[in-house]
Amino acid sequence: HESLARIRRGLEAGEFVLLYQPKVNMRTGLLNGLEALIRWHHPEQGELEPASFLPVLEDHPLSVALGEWVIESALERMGRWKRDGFDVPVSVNISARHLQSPDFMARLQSMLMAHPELGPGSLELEVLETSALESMSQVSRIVEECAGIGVSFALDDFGTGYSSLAYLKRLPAARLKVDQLFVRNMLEDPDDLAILEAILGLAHAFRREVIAEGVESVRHGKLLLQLGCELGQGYGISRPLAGDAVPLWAAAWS
Ligand code: G
Ligand code: G
Ligand code: MN
Ligand code: NA
Repeated sequence: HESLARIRRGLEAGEFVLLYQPKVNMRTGLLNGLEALIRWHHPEQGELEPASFLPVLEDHPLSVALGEWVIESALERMGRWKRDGFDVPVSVNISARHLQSPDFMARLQSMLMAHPELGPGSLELEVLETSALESMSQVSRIVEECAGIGVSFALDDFGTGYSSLAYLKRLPAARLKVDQLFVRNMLEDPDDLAILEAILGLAHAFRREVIAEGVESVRHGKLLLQLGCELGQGYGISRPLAGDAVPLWAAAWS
């Protein structure tokens, strides 16, 4: 694992980049949005995945600085795309620590105000279901405040926490991202398929938009459509792409 000091230097030296993975409506074929995923272009170690540096940041203030870099980079990229006539919402992953930092709302608002070209609904925040559960009342207040400034939420890795009717009622998050664990094995494992069906039933009962992660093949997509899940993300649709490659991918896809 990399040290905190090395991560801080990497941030200052511009060694981090965002890749963007498409989310599509599998019924209509329309591009629904993009998820920003961080990578570290480490000069000595090559491209590092988040698992090799995000855990080091956990509960450290530097995770807020990195989180702000992610949001600002995604907004800047959206602004460039929009000037080129490519206007698609982007979701960024946000840590529980960052979400609950004292001046989160004010700082988010000022980042958005630096991009008046982007309309409301351009930015979505993905928060892990498990971390939302740990601080339910604070997170649900932030989710409501964000709705007021046009920023929506998704519960990430949904199904890995203690999904219950009671807490979904309290957490007005717009959409649910079904964890890829249940999606990836749905074709082979009847238990995972049963869990997936139950999650989709829960989402629909609460009239929540639901998106499946880990759509690794056309067969996954077809079965998901049969189960009433239209939105998907996964290697079977596209791997995460460099920002410059996204508009070309979208043109070829549609
Ligand atoms: O892209 P990849 O599969 O390597 O991502 C692994 C994990 O890292 C995922 O759970 C993802 O949510 C998380 N992750 C990716 N990018 C970011 C980011 O910019 N911020 C945070 N907090 N997590 C991220
Ligand atoms: O934030 P989240 O935990 O959803 O992170 C998504 C991660 O899953 C990304 O790092 C991305 O690289 C990875 N991923 C996206 N699609 C697929 C897929 O179809 N299969 C697998 N195994 N991983 C995927
Ligand atoms: Mn995510
Ligand atoms: Na996820």
